[in-house]
Amino acid sequence: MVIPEAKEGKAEIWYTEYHTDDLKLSLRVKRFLHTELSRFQRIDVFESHEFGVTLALDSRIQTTERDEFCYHEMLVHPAMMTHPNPERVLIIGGGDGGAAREVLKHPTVKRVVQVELDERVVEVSKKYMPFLSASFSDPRHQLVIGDGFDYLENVTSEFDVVIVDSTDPIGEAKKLFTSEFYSGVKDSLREGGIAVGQAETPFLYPTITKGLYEVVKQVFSNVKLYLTFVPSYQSGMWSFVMGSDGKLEVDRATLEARYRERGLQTKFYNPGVHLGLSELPNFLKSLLGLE
Ligand code: AG3
Repeated sequence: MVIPEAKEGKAEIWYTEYHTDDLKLSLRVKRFLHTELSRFQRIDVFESHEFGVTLALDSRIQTTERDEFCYHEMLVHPAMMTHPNPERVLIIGGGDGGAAREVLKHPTVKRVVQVELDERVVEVSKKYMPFLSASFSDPRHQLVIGDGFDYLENVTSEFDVVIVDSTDPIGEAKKLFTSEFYSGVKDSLREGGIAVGQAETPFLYPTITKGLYEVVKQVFSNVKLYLTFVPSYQSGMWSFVMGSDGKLEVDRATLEARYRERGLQTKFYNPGVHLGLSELPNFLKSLLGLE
C-alpha cells in the first residue's frame, strides 16, 4: 500500500542499509510491494521516492528502476564489446534479469544460459520489475536454477563471455570471489573468451575489490579493473574486473564499428566511455600496484 502523508507533521518510513557504525544508506519508502524469506535470503521490493521500484536482498540494495542501467550496461557491454563475436554467454546470478536484457541486445548472441540460485528472485522480478525480467521470455535465453559454482564443474569450452552478477561476498556468494570459482569460469570459456564480475566499491571496501582483482589476475593472463557510478549503491563508486587469456584492449574505430553494427541502444555505455575505462584514478593504481 502507498504510505499516506500524515495530516500534521511528517511520517517517514526509510529502508536502511548498514555499512559501518558511521555510515548507513537510507531510501525513503513510498510503498512496500513485497517481502519474503526465501530458502536463501530475505527478498524485499519497495517503491522509493528517489529511485522508484527497488530490489533488496538480505537488506542490501541490488537494483533500482532509476539507476539499474548504470550497473547493468557497465557490467555487460565492456566484455561483450571487447569480444569480436560473442555467440554463447553464461550469466551467473543476476536473477532480476537486467544483465540478460543487456546481453540479448547483441545480435551476435545465439544462446544465453543463466544460472541463478534463488528461483524466488526471478519470480519476484517477473512480477515487480518487468523492465528487467522481460528478457527471460527471449527464446535464446535458458534459465537454470542452481548453484553457479557447481554448474561450472561440468562445463568446458562452451562460452564466449561469462558474466558474474553476484550479491556482496557474504554467505552463498562468498565462493564467487575465489580463484577456485574463476578457474572454473576459465575452463568454461572458448578460445579468446572473456570473464567479468562485479567487484564492489573500492572506495569503501578496497580489500574486496583488490582481492577479486588478484584472484582474476592469478587465473587469466590479462586482467582489467574498471569503474562506474551506481548512485543507489553505497558511495556510488562501483567496480568490475575483467579477465581473459585474449586481449582486453580494443581501439576506438573497432568499438565504434561494433556499436553501430550491433545496433546497440544504451543510456550509459558508449565507445568513448569504454575507452576511458582503461584509465584509473591514482589511488586505485596504487591499491592494485599498477604504478
Ligand atoms: N548485484 C550486485 C549488487 C551489490 C550491491 N551491494 C550493496 N548494495 N551492498 C546486483 C544485481 C543486479 N542485477
